[in-house]
Amino acid sequence: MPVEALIFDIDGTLADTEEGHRTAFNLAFERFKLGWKWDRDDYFGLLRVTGGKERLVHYIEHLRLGDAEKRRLVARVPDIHAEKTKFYSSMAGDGGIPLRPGVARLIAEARAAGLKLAIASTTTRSNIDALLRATLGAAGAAWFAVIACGDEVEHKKPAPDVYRLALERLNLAAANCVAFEDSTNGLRAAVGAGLWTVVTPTMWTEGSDFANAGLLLPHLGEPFQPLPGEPGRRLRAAAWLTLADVHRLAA
Ligand code: XBP
Ligand code: MG
Repeated sequence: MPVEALIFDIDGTLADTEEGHRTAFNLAFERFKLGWKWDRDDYFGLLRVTGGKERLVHYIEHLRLGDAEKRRLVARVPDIHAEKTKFYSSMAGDGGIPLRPGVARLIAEARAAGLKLAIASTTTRSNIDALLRATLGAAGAAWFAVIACGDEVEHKKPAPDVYRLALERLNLAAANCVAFEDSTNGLRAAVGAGLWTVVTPTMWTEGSDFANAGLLLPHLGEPFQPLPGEPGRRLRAAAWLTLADVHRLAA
């Protein structure tokens, strides 16, 4: 079936954002004088929980505190997360978080070929708008026919809900779309929605179980940042993922 749309995850896929999220969480913890600090080792484990609010609740529930104190802290999660989102959105909006290699190039190829673009992400909408504006310009967000994200679905990744919502809004079958992800949770969500998926891990997710990926690459590549050993291993057209190779491999 022909590929008519590309559906991108945001965090880790469009851009390597999680260090920015981790910094924003820690800034919010300081603002609220919570005495918490998530270092990288902490965050590697916490990233197994998708959704910033859900991640905060998970963290609180594993603190050595009485139930009443945990309940009091859990009640503050929406405010803590809103503050974190303000910090992150301004960081992303200031251009502090660039797109990963090949993302802008493949988006331009897809637009030129008349394909639809969509986003299926766990993160908060304001984070997405800030990142797209800063990296693709004011018109950038409008290039995406569909943005499905955050709390629009009850069950976040690895549940397939956000991808099913994106497909519904695109009015396309999974067989006519390709998903781009960076994590096991994201891959399970995309495959669960029936999508052939390209996985480009980051340092936060590399080495995870990507057995169900349609294609696994370190990143999408650029003419000035070619993928080692390509073309000739997984790619045929060039040493970066072209739309021609997406069509060929997804078929
Ligand atoms: C990754 C996530 C998000 C971000 C933090 O989302 O799980 O929760 O870590 O963003 P993606 P929020 O599906 O884009 O990889 O704090 O807004 O949830
Ligand atoms: Mg991701």
